[in-house]
Amino acid sequence: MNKRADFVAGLEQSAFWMPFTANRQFKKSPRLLARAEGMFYWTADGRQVLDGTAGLWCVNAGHCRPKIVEAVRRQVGEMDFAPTFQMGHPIAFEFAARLAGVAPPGFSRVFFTNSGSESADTALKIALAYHRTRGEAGRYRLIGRERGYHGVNFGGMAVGGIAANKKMFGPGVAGVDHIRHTHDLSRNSFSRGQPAHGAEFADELERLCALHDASSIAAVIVEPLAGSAGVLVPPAGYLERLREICSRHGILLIFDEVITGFGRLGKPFGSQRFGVMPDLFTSAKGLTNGTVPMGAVFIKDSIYEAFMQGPAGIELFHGYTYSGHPVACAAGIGTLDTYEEEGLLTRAASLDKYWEDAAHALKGTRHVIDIRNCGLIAGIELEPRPGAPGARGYEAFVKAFEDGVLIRVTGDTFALSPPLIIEKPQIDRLFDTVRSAVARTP
Ligand code: PXG
Repeated sequence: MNKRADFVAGLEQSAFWMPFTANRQFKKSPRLLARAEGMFYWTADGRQVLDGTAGLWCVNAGHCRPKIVEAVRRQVGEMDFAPTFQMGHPIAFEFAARLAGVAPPGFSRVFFTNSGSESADTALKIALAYHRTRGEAGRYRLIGRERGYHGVNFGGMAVGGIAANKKMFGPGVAGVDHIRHTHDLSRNSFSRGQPAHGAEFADELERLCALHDASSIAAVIVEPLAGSAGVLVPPAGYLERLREICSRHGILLIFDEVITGFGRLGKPFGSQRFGVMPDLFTSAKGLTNGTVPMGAVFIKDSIYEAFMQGPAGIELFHGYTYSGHPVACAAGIGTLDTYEEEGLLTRAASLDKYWEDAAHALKGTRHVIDIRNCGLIAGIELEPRPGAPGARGYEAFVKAFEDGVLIRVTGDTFALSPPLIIEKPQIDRLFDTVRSAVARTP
């Protein structure tokens, strides 16, 4: 056996417990990526694969971009690590300032984390502490949404709304409730961009305000566009209504922009695309183009100021050893340089129509019951095979991968979210491959 065959044979006993993966199934017939550049991966056996998922919604500038690679190389040789608790290093301040420069006006403060999950928990904790700092300690409830995904730590898991991610892990955080999701196939299937129906789903928040008393609610957290649970685009008017209800009741609105941040929807952030501003928002993934793990929470100036008026001493008892890690900051600065030089934070807007037409051309392909799109994201929902939900989606995903295209599948819904450098012929190839894979799947 050659070296690769040995490796694959050994995988069944591998020490690596893979995340969110059917380990036994995967290790029997692994899909291994070994190299990446621009729009492509190469598998361990040398096949080129078009990246239709930007890794996992991460590499918005494409893979192995020279400015980012160089910035990381330089920093790791110059100063590998330094603490940020009662100490500092210039590059963390520099990166925070650069981020404040691309954030919507009024969000000039940034708290660094190491992932989307940590960003969600950090945002929730800042919201709770903010109310307490202002003398409203009675605001302790956190409201999420069905089908929401805010990572896997206890806070994000609690406000998240994906049943499988919660059911094994006990009672979770007290004082959490959820509004319903916005998916409505009966009225909105095959909508282009924001669906016309469903703004009234936001009124569920009014119901929870009445039920729990609004003065007990600290924050509402939603993804502006829900990614993980199958690409749910917010209905027209929905986010506006959530904003209005939160403002009226003194509730903070948190947007989880882990996937919608950094150009995915044609504006730097999803809030700008939808014209609705939160009070705090999270990010990760595209923050460093996926190169080095990092997350960040963006905080409205007035919230930061409230903390700075408290008693002298540490204003927020929260932070991670790696908050503002120098190598991650270098990656982030290289990333912002690349985004800015290539206009990537708005490039999706110029491809939006082409992308939408290419996605919706799959209407009529067998099994396809819905197509959703916004910015450079598309969701393609298949009719589940009776008695075997997820099987059809998974089989079509494997076929597409064998045909040289990587997409993401959750249940029977594909999510497509390529690097923002994608060219039109690659968009055609992406959807043609998906169409053919689905059509050949029983
Ligand atoms: N919030 C949102 C909105 C996310 O999409 C997280 C938080 C958690 O980020 P970390 O960095 O802790 O994983 C995410 C992550 C998928 C998929 O299939 C999406 C994510 C992760 C894995 C798979 O769409 N998003």
